[in-house]
Amino acid sequence: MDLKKILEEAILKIENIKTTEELASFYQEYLGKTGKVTDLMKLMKDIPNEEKKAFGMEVNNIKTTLHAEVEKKNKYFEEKKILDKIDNTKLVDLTIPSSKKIKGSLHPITIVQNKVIDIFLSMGFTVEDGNEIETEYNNFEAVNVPKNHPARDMQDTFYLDNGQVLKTHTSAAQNRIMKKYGTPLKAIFPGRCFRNEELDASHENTFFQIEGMMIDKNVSISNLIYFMKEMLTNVFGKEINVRLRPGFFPFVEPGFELDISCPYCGGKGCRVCKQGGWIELCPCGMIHPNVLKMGGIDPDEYQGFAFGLGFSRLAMMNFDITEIRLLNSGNIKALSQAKIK
Ligand code: FA5
Repeated sequence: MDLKKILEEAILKIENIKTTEELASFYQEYLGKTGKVTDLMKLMKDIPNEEKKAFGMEVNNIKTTLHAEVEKKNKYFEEKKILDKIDNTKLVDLTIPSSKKIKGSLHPITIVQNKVIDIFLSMGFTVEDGNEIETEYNNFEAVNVPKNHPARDMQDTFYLDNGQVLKTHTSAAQNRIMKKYGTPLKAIFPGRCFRNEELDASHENTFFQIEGMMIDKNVSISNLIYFMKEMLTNVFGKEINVRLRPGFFPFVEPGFELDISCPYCGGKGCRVCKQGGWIELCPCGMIHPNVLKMGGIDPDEYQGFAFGLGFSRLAMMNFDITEIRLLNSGNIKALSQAKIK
């Protein structure tokens, strides 16, 4: 009997085993109670005495070798099972930095508008709405700009087929608000304005203004200066001085251009204020008696101030934006760089 051959065949078989089931049946075939190795042991009694020892040793060798091989294969299957499991699992590497979530934010115009609104609310003003599409009367005639008045050239706009216009300034709401509330009156009305403009870094065809109006007995230019100074100091978060220069607008008399001390250099002179120390910010004045009359208010009894703050430009100053067209661009990359001061 060729025991060596039996061992070689068994090892070859074990090497080709691919599953644990095959390994289990191999075990039964060779090492089980009725397996081939056990059968060899049973042959012992028929072996001549002088060969018994060598035969026994050889069969034992087969037995221990096959046990060791089965054990090795078993271990291989166990490790393979674990490795397959790892391969099929999506590994989570907790050390990888998480992807950055992009947070939305309010538009710079909205941020500044909310700021200005809060300040005026705290000073007892109400906030009113204006229309974007207005009658020609409200936009022009009611603020003392009759047909063919040269001031209309300064505010060319988009005329609709029905004769209405896209409002050129927030002053267009003055007449409606005076008629609605009468006196005394303290209101601001922010809104979008439209003009047929030559576009450049500081002129848009669509921009924002905030109009303010205070009407009562004994209202004077001092009240105007007080409220503007208070609002601007709060917007910029530092003491802002204002000065008035004469300016012409048909709906105010006297009319002014309000300048502010440069919030960047404190009035010393810099690139932003073109070394002058002052920045032109907001036209304003005492409401013209004709405008009060058209609003149903007696100018002999009441006076008022009005201002028209261009807050697209205020937002630009607040956020260091040097190109007005960015504001309407929807360019999130550029707008999100606007840092609130
Ligand atoms: C007026 O619109 C007047 N209604 C303001 C006013 C109200 C004066 C009450 C007196 C009393 P003006 O055309 O200057 O004025 O515009 C006011 C502000 O709006 C300007 O100072 C500027 O900041 C802004 N503005 C005007 N045109 C544009 C434009 N095309 N693009 C961006 N901002 C503009």
